Amino acid sequence: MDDRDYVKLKPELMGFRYVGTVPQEARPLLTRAYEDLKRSMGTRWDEQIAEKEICWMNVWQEDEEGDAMELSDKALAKELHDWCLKASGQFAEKGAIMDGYGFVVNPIGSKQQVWHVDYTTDAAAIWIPLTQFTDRNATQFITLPETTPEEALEKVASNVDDVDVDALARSVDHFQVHQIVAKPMSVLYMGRGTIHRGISNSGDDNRISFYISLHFIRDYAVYPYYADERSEKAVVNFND
Ligand SMILES: O=C(O)CCC(=O)C(=O)O
Ligand SMILES: [Fe+2]
Repeated sequence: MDDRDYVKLKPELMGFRYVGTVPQEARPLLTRAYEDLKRSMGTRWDEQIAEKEICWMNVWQEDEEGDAMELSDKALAKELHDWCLKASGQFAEKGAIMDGYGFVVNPIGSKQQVWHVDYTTDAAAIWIPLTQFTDRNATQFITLPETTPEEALEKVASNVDDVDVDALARSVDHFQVHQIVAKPMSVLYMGRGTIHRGISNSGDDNRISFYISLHFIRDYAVYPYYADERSEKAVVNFND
């Protein structure tokens, strides 16, 4: 990809797609990583759930300043890293650069998020439910018609942290809001620039998902808008 232009939003890339399931032999890797993390966090895990906020528990971040909590089992950590690299190649669009992975928890009784795009217009992600994704806990996302005016897309790009969907609705004849109900170990790919939000978990279980975050731009010097650390507040820092 040519980095001279930042990645403009493209309706055809947006949305979550079901792209397969985690092979049987790789499944214990994800569940063991989850158990390792939860054990290491101890009471902080329960405290975090009690906050009733969607929370990112990053295991690895490319950006060394990012908040990450390493797994205590180093062999497991290495195996997981290798698997995530492989899964990125297999399930994401060509050219995706893995920049992080870990868990996103949507606790029972959480608050709904605002519509947003993660970080920048070229953020994509692989989501792997560890607990059932249901209509009461799964991420909602928007797909836009291909005829969406450039101007409307640029307005979204200019403030990815808080997308004004009412303005968006005024600029197109229609758009769709979706969710994917999926079994644990399904692989869901969130295409670049997908407008989405976590919903209030009105189900009976804390929803646990594994994620691998991805991007495509190598040089953010070309990015015209301020890209901040939107979910920083909701990320647990192991060293706190
Ligand atoms: O947990 C979810 O369903 C979505 C979370 C999310 O999109 C976020 O925190 O950026
Ligand atoms: Fe998000």
